[in-house]
Amino acid sequence: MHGHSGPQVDGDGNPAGVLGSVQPSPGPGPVPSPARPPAKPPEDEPDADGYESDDCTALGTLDFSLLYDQENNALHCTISKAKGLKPMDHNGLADPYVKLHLLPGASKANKLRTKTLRNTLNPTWNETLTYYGITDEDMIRKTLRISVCDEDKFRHNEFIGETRVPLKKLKANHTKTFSICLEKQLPVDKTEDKSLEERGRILISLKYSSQKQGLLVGIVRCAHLAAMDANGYSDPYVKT
Ligand SMILES: [Ca+2]
Ligand SMILES: [Ca+2]
Repeated sequence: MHGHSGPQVDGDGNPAGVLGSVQPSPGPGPVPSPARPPAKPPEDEPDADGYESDDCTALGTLDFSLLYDQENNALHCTISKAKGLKPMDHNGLADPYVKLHLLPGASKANKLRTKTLRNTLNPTWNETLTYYGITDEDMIRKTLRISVCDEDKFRHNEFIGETRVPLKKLKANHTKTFSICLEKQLPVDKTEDKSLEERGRILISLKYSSQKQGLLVGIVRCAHLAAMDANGYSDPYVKT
């Protein structure tokens, strides 16, 4: 808003024109003001968004490292820190934590998370989360999804950004360090996710006996069952 101060510019901010000076106090009558486009606010962005509108700086960056310990069938995920996270709360901050998810797979044993750090956009976790029962085949087939979220007390936690690492990128017994730009949630079609998701294989035999008028079901064995327990294994049984 302009006050009545500037001698070169009238009350509406119009150029003073050829006269070179304008009455300092506007007269009492209605002043015809020509229609003009709404004044554009000056392009000063807040510091946090100052660099670029690119996803990388918009969502933040994440530093982590991964180590597949082949002998112990363990995948160690060390979540170091994030920087410049997108503000997710009214106070301009967030309460970030990191969630890990081994894909494909939907069981709880596939999910791990760090603790939540309060009111920060530059959290340092330095936490190592470990998946047990990881096989060489998992290392070829599976993808680690790492997402950063904002914990909220009175509503659902909010997703900030994620990255995905196909485990075949890792060399056994060799720590690989990543420093990545968080991305928006990659669209995961739930049905597609389900079809991709293999929960294991079962070998059965079926035989219809006309003599006994019965169906004989033989349960032979299972392989590559999805881990349903936190130790990376399951205690399976078969129901018919
Ligand atoms: Ca929030
Ligand atoms: Ca929050």
